[in-house]
Amino acid sequence: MDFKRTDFPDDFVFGAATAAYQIEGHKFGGAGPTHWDTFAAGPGNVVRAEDGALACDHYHRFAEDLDLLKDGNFDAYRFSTSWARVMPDGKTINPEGLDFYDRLVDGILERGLKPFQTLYHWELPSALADKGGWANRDTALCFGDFTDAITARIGDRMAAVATINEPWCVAFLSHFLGHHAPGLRDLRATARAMHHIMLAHGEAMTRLRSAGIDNCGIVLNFEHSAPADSTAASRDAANLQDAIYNRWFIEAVNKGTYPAEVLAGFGDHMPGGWQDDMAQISQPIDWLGVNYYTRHKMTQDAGAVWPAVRSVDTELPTTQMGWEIYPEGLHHFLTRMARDYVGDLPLYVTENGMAWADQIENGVVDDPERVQFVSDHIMAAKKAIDDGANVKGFFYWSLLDNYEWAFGYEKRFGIVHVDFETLKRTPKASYHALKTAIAR
Ligand code: PNW
Repeated sequence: MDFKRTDFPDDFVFGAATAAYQIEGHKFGGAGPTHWDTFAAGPGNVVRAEDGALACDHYHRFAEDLDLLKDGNFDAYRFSTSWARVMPDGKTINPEGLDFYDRLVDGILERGLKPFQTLYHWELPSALADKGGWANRDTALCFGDFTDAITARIGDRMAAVATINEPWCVAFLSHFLGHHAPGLRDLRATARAMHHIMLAHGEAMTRLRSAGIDNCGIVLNFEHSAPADSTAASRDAANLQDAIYNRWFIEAVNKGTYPAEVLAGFGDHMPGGWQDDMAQISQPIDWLGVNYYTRHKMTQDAGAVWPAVRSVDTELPTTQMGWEIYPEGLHHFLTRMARDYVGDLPLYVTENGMAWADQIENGVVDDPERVQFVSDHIMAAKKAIDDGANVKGFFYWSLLDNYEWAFGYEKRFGIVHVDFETLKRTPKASYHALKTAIAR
């Protein structure tokens, strides 16, 4: 690594991140069915139709995983609490689910780690999906009840709480592009989900505040959008992509408005009276989570339906996901958030990492590409701090190789290798490199 701990402020937090459905093993502990189970079982949706039933069996092995964080010199752990585990039908509490998170949080605190909770990282209970999921306004209100239930049990022990992970993925990727559950390609459902997921954020904020919880925020994913060439058409395509992917969410939270060009595209598909929700959606947050992975170069997709944009192939090196490696994009978003939106509000890089086709040989995983990737991105965060952004932490995605959604177990993001036959954990070279760099 090209940085050391002392290059960062003393209170800067180094962590690693996971999400419930991707690691826990959903078949354990009385969790209810989710729209990801349905989606994974559908033809052609997920590589080998894999699901999160077993995943990394973190449900039983969490102590070992928390030891890896502690032994790796991490300060914090970002995890999510599964709605379908806590409320299998979306409404009724499963005491076993609450007990699990109680044990997990005890384990985090016993090891001196700071717990960073995410309330929603994508496993919507099937009972709610069957009633329209995020296209249905009621889902946002039910999410408030889930927030109350889990917060009553663990809320007072959190270092930080995020409401929603990556609303763009929840809404646009899942309802317009069809790549994630529920796998729709429907503009009307998209417009509704784009609003209702932000309403769910607002509703959760209201509930967290009335429970007296501070240090609450939201985790947004940002993708750098650049024009593919110097034509006006490509510039417009890049701007529209930026508005849909990046500005919709931060402007809702920070300004209480949505970008006009995206509203124009949604037209009368927006749910009636959405304007009345914007005050709740834009109530103050305490921190902003920035997830950043890649850049896309955009151009116009002539003849296609709105938004009629598409990305072109990159000449730069890519990861196992085919995502361009572009660390400058992280600096771009951290400084842009500070300058154009949140000012001095604390920013956390809540996810950044790379998938790579790692090989395990004689119990060793050598991943110099990942070491370089992490180093370059942490240096980009450091440069953003030097340029005035109030960046307070960096979480690597992910602690473990895990269920990579539509890609099943094929894509490996972990700094710890998982053998999905034996479930054995093996720290990779990148884990050891980070451990050395962030030692106190
Ligand atoms: C994020 N895209 O997902 C999620 O927060 C994680 O659960 C996930 O494992 C990680 O990044 C790696 O994919 C994304 O298509 C999924 O632009 C897809 C996209 C972006 C983020």
